[in-house]
Amino acid sequence: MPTEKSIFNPNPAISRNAYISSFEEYTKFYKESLDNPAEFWSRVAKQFHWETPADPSKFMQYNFNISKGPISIKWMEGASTNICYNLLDRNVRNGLGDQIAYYWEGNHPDDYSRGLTYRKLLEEVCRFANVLKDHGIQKGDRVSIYMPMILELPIAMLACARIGAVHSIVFAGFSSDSLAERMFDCKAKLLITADGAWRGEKPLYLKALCDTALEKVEEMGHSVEKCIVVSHLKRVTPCQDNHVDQDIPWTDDRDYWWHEEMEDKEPACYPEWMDAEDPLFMLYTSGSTGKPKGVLHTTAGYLLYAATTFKIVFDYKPGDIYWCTADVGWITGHTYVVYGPLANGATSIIFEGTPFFPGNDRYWSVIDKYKVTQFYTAPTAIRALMKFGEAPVLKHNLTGLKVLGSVGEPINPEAWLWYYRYIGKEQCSIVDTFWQTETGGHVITPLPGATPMKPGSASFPFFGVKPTLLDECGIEIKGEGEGYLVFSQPWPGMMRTLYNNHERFEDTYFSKFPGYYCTGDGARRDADGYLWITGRVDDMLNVSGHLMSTAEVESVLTEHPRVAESAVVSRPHPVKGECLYCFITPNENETFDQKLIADLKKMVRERIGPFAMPDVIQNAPGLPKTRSGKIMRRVLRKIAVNDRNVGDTSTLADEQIVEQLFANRPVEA
Ligand code: 6R9
Repeated sequence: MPTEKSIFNPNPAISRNAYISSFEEYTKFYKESLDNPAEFWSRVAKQFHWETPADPSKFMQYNFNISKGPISIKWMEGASTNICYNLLDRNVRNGLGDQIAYYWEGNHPDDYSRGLTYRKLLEEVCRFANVLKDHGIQKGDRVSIYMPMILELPIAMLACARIGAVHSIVFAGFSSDSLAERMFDCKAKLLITADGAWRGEKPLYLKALCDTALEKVEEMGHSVEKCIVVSHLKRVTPCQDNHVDQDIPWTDDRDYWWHEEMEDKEPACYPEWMDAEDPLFMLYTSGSTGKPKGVLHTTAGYLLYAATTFKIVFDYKPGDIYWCTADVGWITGHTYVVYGPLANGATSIIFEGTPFFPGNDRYWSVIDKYKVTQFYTAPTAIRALMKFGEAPVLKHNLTGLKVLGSVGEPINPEAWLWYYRYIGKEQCSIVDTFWQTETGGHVITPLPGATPMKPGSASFPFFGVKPTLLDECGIEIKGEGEGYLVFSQPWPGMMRTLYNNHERFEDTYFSKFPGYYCTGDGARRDADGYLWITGRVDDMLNVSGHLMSTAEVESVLTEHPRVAESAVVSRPHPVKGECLYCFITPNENETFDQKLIADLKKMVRERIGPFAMPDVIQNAPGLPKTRSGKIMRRVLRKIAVNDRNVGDTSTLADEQIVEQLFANRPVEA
């Protein structure tokens, strides 16, 4: 039996046909990508259409050193193209018109299933681009999208890209407050949503949430003029139809049904030629100081990088069927459900449901049904499914699988081995892909035909990526060791700025270590040169792959009138990876009771979203603070796991408080 210490060589059958078929080949290309980035990426660019070709001397321009001037990152400046044209028209012209771009698999296995060819997708995108134009949307306008996993979602995104509008997708699990905050920040002109979505047994009424959010934005002083709504709940399946009894709230002259708008639209729309560095989309990610950051990606570099990482990391070949389970509302869905696969003319699956409905074998049954060859999911899902053992897996034929991906958080070796053995039958390569909303695509990852795998290690950098480990003083750690994971030069797909806030971009990512992009993650390099991501070094949490900051949760908790102060830390969780453990100091003369706990949980759920629900809320008559007033979170993390080894507490203003907090731990914790 293999153990977590073993090294797993790629299956020779995979290596034989892979784009990158040995570690030597990887090393050779990697070296080339760093020695001559312009030449390396201009070879990649050749497969795409450029309305204005790139000037080779302007292929990559950047400044990573804040002391030398503003941070700037530019790829192919002056070239022009349209990403939607490259994803759709180009593929149709190359003979892929009749190939399926997406299969849609609904929440319920009896839902009608749908397939969309590249030709049909292009037509639908053009029609919706014409809808947007008729509603006054122009190049550079921001369009917010709050949608379930339905085919209209990529259609809406690509229609924006076609006319040069900047999409800003908000994951449909976010609360109306979070949606309002994001629409306000980007001053969205239009919102695209659906009446609702199916989640297991029950419908979620998204339009009602949108209405609350639209009112809030109005109160904040900005008006989102239009809202386009897909009628989804009623169309899916007869067996669930009778559950849809709620009327969809409606405001005339602001709200429009998608199908009515599409009716008379032309299935053709001339693409807007965009400069390589024109914005493509923005996507909010949590910041360690509370307010979410609008990460901005641009056109040409993102296209090159999404396309290349998808092709090489999943070793996608014509005829393969690829499935990424991530919601399009996260970066993984942007790059690896939409842009990367379509740039390669791939066939993929969009799945609305959950891994547990109607049974715990749903993922395996979908893999079997479509004969999936590449499957990409998150460690939290793997851990949740492992609990049901092998029986649900054995009901299905998974032998078509070739590459298994993991993303979102470190994968523990136990989950890795289960994935490898029971899903991959020891025949598949596992790609543990480390990356971020900010990086646009995979930056540290094994390649399926080339990299000997170590369970739990994201292994080696992708082409063009130059990782460095730094100690606290900014000194490079060469060879074995652990430190801050930073990058010393740009790759095409990295973010360019934070929307409307370049200063925060420079502060957050480039000020700690001048000359480097700072990921905010720690990493260790072992004796063989493998990189192991050790997790966030800032006050961020990763709950089931959802990144959030302790500050944003604390700010919700302290809004409660009975709460004086709060501190949130992360605690390891067997399935979610991490969970929230909250310390609450009630106001003078207030008591801490079950009602307060229930109120606080409800607030977090409503304000941020269900995925941010705290697991534990503990009474804290005081918090462990240093004399300068900084909360010592490492002490709270120890209390959360009931580990008395708290280390040095001599700098605390009141050392007694630590003992008191241990005594106050709730029984269920
Ligand atoms: C793609 C995505 C980014 C943060 C990142 C890191 C964690 C993601 C990981 C991983 C270890 C992996 N992370 N993949 N940690 N191994 N393979 O998840 O983007 O939502 O922005 O989160 O997720 O901490 O900094 P995003």
